Amino acid sequence: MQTAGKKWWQERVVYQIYPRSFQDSPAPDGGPGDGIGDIPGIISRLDDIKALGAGIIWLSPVYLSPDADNGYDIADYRSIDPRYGTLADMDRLIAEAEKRDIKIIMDLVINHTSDEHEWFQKSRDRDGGYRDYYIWKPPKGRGARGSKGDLPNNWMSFFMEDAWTFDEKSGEYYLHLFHKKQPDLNYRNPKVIEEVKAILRFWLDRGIAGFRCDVINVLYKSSFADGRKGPLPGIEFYLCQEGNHEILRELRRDVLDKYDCFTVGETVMVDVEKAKLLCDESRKELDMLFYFEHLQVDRLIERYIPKKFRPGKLLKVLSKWQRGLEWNAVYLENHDQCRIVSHYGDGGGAYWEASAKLLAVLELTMRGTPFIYQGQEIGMTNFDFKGFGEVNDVETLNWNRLLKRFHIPARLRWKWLKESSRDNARTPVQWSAEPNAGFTTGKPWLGINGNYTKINYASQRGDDNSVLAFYKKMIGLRAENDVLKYGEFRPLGARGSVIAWQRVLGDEAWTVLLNFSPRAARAGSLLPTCGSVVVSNTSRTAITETLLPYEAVVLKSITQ
Ligand code: TEU
Repeated sequence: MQTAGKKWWQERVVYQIYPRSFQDSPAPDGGPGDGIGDIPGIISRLDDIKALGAGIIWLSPVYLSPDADNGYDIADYRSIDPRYGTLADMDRLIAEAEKRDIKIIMDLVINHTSDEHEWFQKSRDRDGGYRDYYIWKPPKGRGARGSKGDLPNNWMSFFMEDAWTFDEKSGEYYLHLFHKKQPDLNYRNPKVIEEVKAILRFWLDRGIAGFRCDVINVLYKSSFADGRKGPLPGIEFYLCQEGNHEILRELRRDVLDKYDCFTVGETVMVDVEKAKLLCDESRKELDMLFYFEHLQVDRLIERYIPKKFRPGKLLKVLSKWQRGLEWNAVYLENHDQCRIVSHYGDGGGAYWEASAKLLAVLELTMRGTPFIYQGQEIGMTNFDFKGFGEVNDVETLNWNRLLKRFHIPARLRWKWLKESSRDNARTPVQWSAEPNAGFTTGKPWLGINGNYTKINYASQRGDDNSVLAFYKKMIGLRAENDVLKYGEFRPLGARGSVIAWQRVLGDEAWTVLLNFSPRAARAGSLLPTCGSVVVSNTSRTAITETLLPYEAVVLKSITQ
């Protein structure tokens, strides 16, 4: 069932900011910046975000963090990391955004904290009152410390390492489904849930309009037995457990429902059935969620090992989710994914611009709340890094080690990882053709793509034909046409490189046709019999049977 909602978070478009790569501000004494984006930098860009047409900002973590996983390891949920600014800066950001009618949601990372969080430090002491905030298990004693025989069970982390690390001080292992500096909280302990509620209130009371909830479907561990053999042994004991659903309902009932806010959950390994249990409106858990399947239609294993891209497969996956969920979180990029124009478009080729615009059409004609990732609106491409020396991301480096263990040759490892590394999305935003792309006056924390002199915000801002102008147009069109927001999604099918769907509301039907190919292609039976062109990434005013390379066109017709 697709319900028509008209809630503010369904009407608006979200813009995701990955703060460290967004905009660095000069040092307080006017000297060079520290090369890391910050909150004052974000404030200086609010007018640009407004001009794009976004009405919500999702801010990736800005909390105090030792940075083992770029801020997704939080050492204090109530303070801002000094690199990003102060709590006063955060309050100013909220106020300045509000002046422009922009709401802000924050990242809520509650599956784990940093090992440097006070709770974890106290938890290492068996009698410190915090022991059961985390998951501690004794060694099995069959082998040396850290060896398989000594670990409490056979679980693996999402970062492809053992999920247990031994703590000398307390003589036991702790569980971490991610990095060893990200110990998992123990959600069987009601005190932990109360702590989370207090954190939610803290930010909601400051004017935050909701949360993007990190890995929100693995909170509750129902058993600590050995898991079935497979890529992630143990996942059957922590993926979407009933205890997890209960926690989400409790947070909603006791806190979130008392504010005008929304949540978008980031979920791992969900299918439509599991997703519905997390975000169907009647369940009162999440308002919408992110899944990964549509970004992996050309991936054999996880995001890393590639296979051929088939547009028809993409449409199939998109249709399944579009029709399966009441409301979707629609996204093509985030800080964990490669750049979409380098993925499903022609990032490094002659059709960079056409394909970036085609992808804008794809995203903004889907049903759901669109999330645009910083730089996507100017068609930023994958990092042009030359070797592992330039890689910062812990996940990429771990996968490299893993693939090496499986004797995958270095050349192939680099080929795969360079296309899929999370760092592709994390290079600084290319604001201008000035040194360091106008991102910083210091030394940027991660390399800047050499193509910044060609692809940058300043040059696109004044150009009516730019990718940026096209995004603005698409966002405006969505704002003005309920059919794009709430219309029913009907797939029309695929024909080679061309895919098509319709959005239907009342007597209006909008048909979307996309050609995912550097060659012209015939739309054939996918062409509607009538309709006027409302969107085109070429200068087309009437439809013909042949679509140009990476052409995107939207036709509007009135049904009788
Ligand atoms: O990512 C969750 C997650 O499941 C990742 O493993 C993700 O699937 C992977 O990076 C894609 O390759 C979230 C955050 O978005 C990510 O940045 C964090 O590293 C992770 O949680 C741990 O907090």
